[in-house]
Amino acid sequence: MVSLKNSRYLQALLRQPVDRPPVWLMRQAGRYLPEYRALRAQAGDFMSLCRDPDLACEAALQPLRRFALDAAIIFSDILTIPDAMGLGLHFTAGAGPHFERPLRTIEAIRQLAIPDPESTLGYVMETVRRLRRALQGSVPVIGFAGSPWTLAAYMVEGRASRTFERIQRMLLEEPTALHLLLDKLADSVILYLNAQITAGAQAVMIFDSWGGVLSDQTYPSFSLNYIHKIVTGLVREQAQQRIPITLFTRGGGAWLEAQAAIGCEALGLDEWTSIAEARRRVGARVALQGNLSPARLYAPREELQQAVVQLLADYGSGPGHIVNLGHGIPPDVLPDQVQAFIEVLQQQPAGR
Ligand code: 1CP
Repeated sequence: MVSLKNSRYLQALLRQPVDRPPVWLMRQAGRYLPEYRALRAQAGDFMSLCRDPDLACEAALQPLRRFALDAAIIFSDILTIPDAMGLGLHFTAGAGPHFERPLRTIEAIRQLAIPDPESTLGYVMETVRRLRRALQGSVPVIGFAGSPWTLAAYMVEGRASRTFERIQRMLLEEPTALHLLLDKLADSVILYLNAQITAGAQAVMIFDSWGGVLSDQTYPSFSLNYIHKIVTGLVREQAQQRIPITLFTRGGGAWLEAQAAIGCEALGLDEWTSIAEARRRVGARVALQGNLSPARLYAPREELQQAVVQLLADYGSGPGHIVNLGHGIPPDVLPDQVQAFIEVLQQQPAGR
């Protein structure tokens, strides 16, 4: 049995009582930290940083040195899988990710091989192992992957998009090709997350960042269905500990009941979903993570802290709340603002 000095995060995921709600922040490692920008400059570019387990481990530790966070997330990206599938991933400053060989035909989809995680993605597992060693049981390590739909969106578009024209057309015109791609991605994510769990990830999170661009008719079959397949295929216990799964569908507040029924322990909420309402709808079945608007981090200190107090009040008493933002920390937020956010949790009276 692995004993953690701070197991608030894992306990809250299992809806067990905790002294105060745990907190971690999406994109807690990243560009808003000057020491991260220095590390990326040292690595040369973002993917070189991800591929160097020493530097990636350091990037994951940086926010923990500054703030009283209750979990570490491995430093990597959701796009490592399409990269390992041979699409040729590049990150250009300011423009985000871009693939040299986007997927445009059913033949290309048929030819895609499912990556063997220990060989093509071995650097990620090495980062997990080093991070576990460096943390020495202080806080748990979160592993992660993108959802099949979100990965497919980048692979078909070839870059970041806000309109997703190509994949939306593929969904209508070539649904069989898209289902083949989604199924291969689900199998890839199962192998990848299970390898992260074997390497030492103590919880995993599935980022369905673009699930919200689907409709009420298409979300179940094109996104949730494949996330369900992943949840069913994951190793759920390691070293006598439950491995909790968090599902975050950004823009998915309309489908919380369906998300809560696939067997994950927690749902991540975006800032458009009321946490009080989410708790009424699904709080008896899953823990809830979120959901302060990232834009609140620009507010004056007092106002920001009041917003965190309000978030805690909106969730209400009782276990099962993991405090977080509704999406990642914007790159231009001042680290002091993040500190102000986290201080509120430390001031909470014990025994909620
Ligand atoms: O310039 C840089 O240094 C790169 C910025 C950056 C960072 C710090 C990218 C490029 N990815 C990451 C790390 C990252 N990405 C982490 C670990 C860090 C942490 O959380 O502490 C995680 C969990 C991700 C996950 C990720 N990547 C998601 C899902 C979460 C979300 O934000 O919705 C997505 C959609 C990506 C794709 C991606 N990678 C990077 C960017 C800028 C993007 C988004 C592109 C877009 O706008 O569509």
